[in-house]
Amino acid sequence: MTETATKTRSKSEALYERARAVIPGGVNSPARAMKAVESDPLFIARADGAYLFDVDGGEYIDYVGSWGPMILGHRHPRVLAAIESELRNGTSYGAPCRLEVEMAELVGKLVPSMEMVRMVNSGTEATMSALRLARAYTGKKRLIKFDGCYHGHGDSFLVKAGSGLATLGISSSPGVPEEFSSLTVSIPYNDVDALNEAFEKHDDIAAVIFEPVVGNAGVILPEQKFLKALRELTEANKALLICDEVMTGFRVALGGAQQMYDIKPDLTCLGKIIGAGLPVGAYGGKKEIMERVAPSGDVYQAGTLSGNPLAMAAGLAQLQALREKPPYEKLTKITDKLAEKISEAASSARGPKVTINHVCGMISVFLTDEKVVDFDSAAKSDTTLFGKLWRALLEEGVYWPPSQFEAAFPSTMHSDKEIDATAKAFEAAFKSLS
Ligand code: HOZ
Repeated sequence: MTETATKTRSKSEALYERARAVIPGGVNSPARAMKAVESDPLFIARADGAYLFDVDGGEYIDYVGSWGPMILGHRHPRVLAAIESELRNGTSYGAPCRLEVEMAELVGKLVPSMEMVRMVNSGTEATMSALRLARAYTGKKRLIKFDGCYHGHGDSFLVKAGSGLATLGISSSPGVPEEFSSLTVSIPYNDVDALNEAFEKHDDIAAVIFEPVVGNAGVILPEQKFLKALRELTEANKALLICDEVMTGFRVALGGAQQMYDIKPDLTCLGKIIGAGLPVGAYGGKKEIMERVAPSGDVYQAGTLSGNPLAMAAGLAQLQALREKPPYEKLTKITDKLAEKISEAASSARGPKVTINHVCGMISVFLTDEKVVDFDSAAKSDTTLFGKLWRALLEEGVYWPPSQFEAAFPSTMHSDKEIDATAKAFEAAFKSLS
């Protein structure tokens, strides 16, 4: 246990009680409610580098990292300085500003498939807008997605969805009209035959949306033949390929997973990462397609806070830091080492069988000995045991994502010290399970 980790949670408990009276479930996003791990949320007072500090004075090595944006750790000096300096000019104008142009130019340089970019305020907004555009551009209606992938909470995506839904053991939501979900076909990830069949069965497919590395069912890596089929079949059937890089963009490589795996999507969705933790999203792609977006085109999509100067300043600062000194070799080594040490901890503690999937900056420890290649194999994990493991890790000072169906996000601030402490915590937690 880290020296300052504490089991006293009275202040968090008191805040949670107040929160439940005025916020549904006491949280503003179900993923942080800790229900699946039979715990209550910690209320966070501050964060620094690789650490979170709760309101009771507890200190935790953080692997949530605001669900992805904290590639360089919390409170990166450049990001803080950019926000502080921009803040003096104002907070929102409802009119264009220079930083939006710089952001679109930089995103286009780093992710060349994004010839034109529209800023929005979240990943959910990005995917909903990209889907509307794909439908308008192709003149078709149907969407293909993959089981366990999550593309935000837009109606069309809540079919066999991962992330918070998989965590709660549901796959859709009341309130989504059947007419909407009937236009979404969800098939297993990495399954080329299912993809072929879906295209054979439906001649009205507007788009295929996919996570190039799944994070929302835990980490699942794409097979090359699957990625090849995605591009070939969408092209052959005049459907658009939408790459959801909300979690992978600028994290697994400077040019995202599309650079890493040489994917050429028509549209790309980005999220929280381009705001370095401030609320942002973006979608972009081929000029010919993006020019259909209003006001240059007829596809309507808008947002008062889109391109907000503070969010642009923060995001640009992080992207510039990543570009000037790419941390990807280092982050890959950190993630590899973490995977190796957790695997060793499981063996030396004679703990449960684990399957560890990982890529630069993303990792999942599945409590199953089977290979995890899609949602069905991820779902073979022992989720009750995962809850116990999670609670034991928290007692040891490690804040791991509170779901078997989410990715953990190490940052460049996770040095040997934090990795060794995490490995020790896993060993103790695994031992406590047997
Ligand atoms: N699956 C989300 C990350 N992409 C978790 C965050 C949330 O929904 O609050």
